Amino acid sequence: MSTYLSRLGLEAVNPGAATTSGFLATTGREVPSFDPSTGESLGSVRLASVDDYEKVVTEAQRVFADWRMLPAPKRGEILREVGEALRQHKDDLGMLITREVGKVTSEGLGEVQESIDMADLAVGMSRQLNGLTMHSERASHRMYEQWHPLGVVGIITAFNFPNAVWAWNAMVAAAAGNTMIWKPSIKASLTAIATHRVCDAVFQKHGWGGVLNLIIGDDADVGETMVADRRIPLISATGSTRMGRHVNQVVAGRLGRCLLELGGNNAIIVTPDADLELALRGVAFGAVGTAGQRCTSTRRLYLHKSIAADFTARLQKVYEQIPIGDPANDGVLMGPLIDDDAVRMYLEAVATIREQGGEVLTGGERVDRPGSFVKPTLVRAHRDMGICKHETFAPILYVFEYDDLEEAVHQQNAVDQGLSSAIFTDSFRSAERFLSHAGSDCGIANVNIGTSGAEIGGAFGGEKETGGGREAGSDSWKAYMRRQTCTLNWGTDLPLAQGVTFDI
Ligand code: UN1
Repeated sequence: MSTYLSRLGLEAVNPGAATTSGFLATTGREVPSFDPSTGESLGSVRLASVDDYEKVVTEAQRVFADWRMLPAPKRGEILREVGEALRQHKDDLGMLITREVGKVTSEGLGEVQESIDMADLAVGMSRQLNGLTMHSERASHRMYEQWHPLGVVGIITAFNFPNAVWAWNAMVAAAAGNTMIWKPSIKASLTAIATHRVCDAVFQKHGWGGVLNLIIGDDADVGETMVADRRIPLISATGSTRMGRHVNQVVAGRLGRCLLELGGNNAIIVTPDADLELALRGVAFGAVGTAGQRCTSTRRLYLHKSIAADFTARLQKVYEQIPIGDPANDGVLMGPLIDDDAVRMYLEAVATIREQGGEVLTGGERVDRPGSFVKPTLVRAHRDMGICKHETFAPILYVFEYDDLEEAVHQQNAVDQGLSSAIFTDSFRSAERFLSHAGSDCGIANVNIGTSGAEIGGAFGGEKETGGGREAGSDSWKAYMRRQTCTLNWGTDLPLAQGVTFDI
């Protein structure tokens, strides 16, 4: 076994559940995790059962009763040490992400950095879970609101950010005084086990095992049980719109809360006065980075007709020279897709593109080498192509031409998803038009920056079928807490609000 795997405590077969005193002896089926660059197994996970889930949720609830009473800044001190532990294991975790989900080295490391940033942010947050005070209309009364933790938070994450998306949720949920259960994608189970182990060791050291909990099991039993569980007041789910719609319906049925970060169909608009060199780099990273497997990946490009031909030709050249290969190798910019299922979906999308009249300018095929590699694909598209309205989780970019900005913004918004968007322009008016109430309808709107690679300080998420949730920075912590409005009377009368009288 490679040294980075053993340094992260991974075995050939690893248990898929952990709670108060560490990992449980799970007995479910064994599922290997493959390196998508080679198809070789990196190790396995033994899945958790519904019985294991029951043990985990019972512990998470029990520990919550105490954890919520620890002052938030003291919780923050533990998170500061979690940030340190992530720093110490950054290289190994980054390498594991590179091997297990195929991210190039700098993106694997960048993902761990995103988790470290979240830990640092949550330390500060632990001193700023602030409520407002209001002026009461009644004499000798005081009104204020305060924020309490919710309880056990369920965190469902996708394969593509197997470390950072958990951290967005976990660092904030823990600072807020919640305990949690993480159900990661089985496709990235080893990264989840290693991440849990690194961070949980800090909690264990301080006697707080059971704040972070892990369950890796099948969606059909463990997943459904967790989503339907009334003991889980909040389910935070990241993944496809199909998954999120189902989770939302089940959780709404029990009047629980959801925080959803689902599919994107992100566009970049390039105006005639844009810095085209900047735009070229922004589009290439957005569309080809992470092999197009970010929820923020750029999927549509709107070029003003005066620059369209030249820009498309330059982009095509970039596409044809993208170094594809082992994501751990220096200089490689694009690794594999997550697995052969993803390759199949990519190839099906390419066939549909052709059927619908799209012109594949470059790419559209598998790379001739072992592993799940495909070519980054550039398509000259037209508006009636239904496929452009769907999120294909692969490096496929649809290029459109536009006449005026109004029309481009309209086209950009004319999809069901609403996550990220960007404009490249040197025109103040165009930028402000894009950012106005009548501009982008997405949760993220950037100027002279691509659609992906958001910093954690802002609130992250999107509208429409992206699910409406906001995670990470700003005031996203509020989603992990319950608000309580308190009115205190320190007088000797009992005046009623709105002038109502009730004299007995
Ligand atoms: C995702 O793809 O689910 O903004 C998250 C970005 C990253 C997060 C992506 N910070 O691209």
